[in-house]
Amino acid sequence: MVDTRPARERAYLIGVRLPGTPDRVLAEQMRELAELTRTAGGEVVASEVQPRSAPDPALFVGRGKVAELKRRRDEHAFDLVICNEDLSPRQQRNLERELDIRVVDRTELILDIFAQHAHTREGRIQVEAARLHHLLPRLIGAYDYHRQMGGIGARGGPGEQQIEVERRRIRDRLRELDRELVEVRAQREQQRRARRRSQLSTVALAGYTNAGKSTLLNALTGAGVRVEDQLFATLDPTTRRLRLPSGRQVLVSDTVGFIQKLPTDLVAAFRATLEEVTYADVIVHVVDASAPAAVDQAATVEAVLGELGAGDRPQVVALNKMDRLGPSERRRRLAEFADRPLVVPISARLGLGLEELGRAIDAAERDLVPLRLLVPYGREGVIEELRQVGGLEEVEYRAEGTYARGRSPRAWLHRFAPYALDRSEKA
Ligand SMILES: Nc1nc2c(ncn2[C@@H]2O[C@H](COP(=O)(O)OP(=O)(O)OP(=O)(O)O)[C@@H](O)[C@H]2O)c(=O)[nH]1
Ligand SMILES: [Mg+2]
Repeated sequence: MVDTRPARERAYLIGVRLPGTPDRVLAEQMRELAELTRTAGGEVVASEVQPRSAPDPALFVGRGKVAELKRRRDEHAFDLVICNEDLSPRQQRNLERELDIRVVDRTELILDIFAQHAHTREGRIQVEAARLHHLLPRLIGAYDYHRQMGGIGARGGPGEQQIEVERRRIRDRLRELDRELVEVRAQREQQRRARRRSQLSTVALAGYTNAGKSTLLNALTGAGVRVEDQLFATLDPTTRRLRLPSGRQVLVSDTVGFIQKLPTDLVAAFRATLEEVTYADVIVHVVDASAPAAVDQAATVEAVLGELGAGDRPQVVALNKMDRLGPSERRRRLAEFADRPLVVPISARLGLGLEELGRAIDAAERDLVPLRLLVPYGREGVIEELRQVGGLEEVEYRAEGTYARGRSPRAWLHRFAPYALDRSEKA
């Protein structure tokens, strides 16, 4: 078959600013949409945002904007329009008809990237199921199975008379895929049981897409996982053994990255893969500290972890890509994450901070909380106690008493509370 598609499709990005959405949030979403477009193999020719009180129910944007887009086509020569918000089947259909051009929304873009990046049987089954679920309600008029399965810019395929046939085929295929998904889940469950039998604790590297999870897995274990400056490079999680500084061995797994507005079709289909983090004994939340939106991205990840039922798991925050920040930016990031119990600045690429990260994983596995004490002279027994129940990392004799830095089991914290220094205060 001859591929007549241009090497890189030219995409025009549009978003709608609704009341209540801060500019900063929308700007970040549009930046991310451009990143998604590039990852999918497209080129961004323009990106713009239209303020509206609500999306137009028929067209998503206003009539005036549609007319303007038509005019701009000569100037920018774009092949498709990509919308930041999700379109209803009706909006998408109407827009395509009005503009006589392919229109894609955020969900479709992400589904397309997943389709390109799924390599294992499990990944492929999940992606196909998600795409078909998304496609089914859109199978009217110009839509058809072949066009959808051909990538973000594919056209052609059978005419409208075949739509009913296509629809039946898709439903049959979905039934088949559902059976295979049951198998996928059973296999995952079996692997989990095997891991439990191995008696090793499991550590999941979770985080926003492109945060550096695979780089970190490679740095910790030499796993040789593919690393890309792309979104959703990893769809098929890898697990490797790791020896912690305490000498204990654990199993570390890479996971699928998260993103804001993760398509629900995708979450449903990828349940088995995403749920892996739910069963981990410890979650290492990898944050790209060099991303301007690091704090918002971390909040997205924490929300998804909560939805998956893993919100209360012992967690270590690994502030990654610290090599890209200057000293003052590093301090600011650390301060922004000071309310998390275990935070370790690292550079997975340069292999920095990994020893400290290992200690934090050790602590999280035993649910130890870091703390700093100032103990008056005469009460040194408290420090000895901390050494025994948790761990002692630093002791310093100061004029006002003995300063100690260490870790305590959560259940013992009340014991040390009278001597605890405020955690955000600099030692
Ligand atoms: N400067 C710098 N770049 C890093 C660091 N860690 C990872 N990167 C880069 O960040 C990009 C993404 O890294 P990955 O390890 O693929 O990220 P990921 O979290 O596995 O991403 P997905 O699997 O796509 O969700 C790559 O270009 C890495 O080289 C780091 O510590 N410093
Ligand atoms: Mg990865």
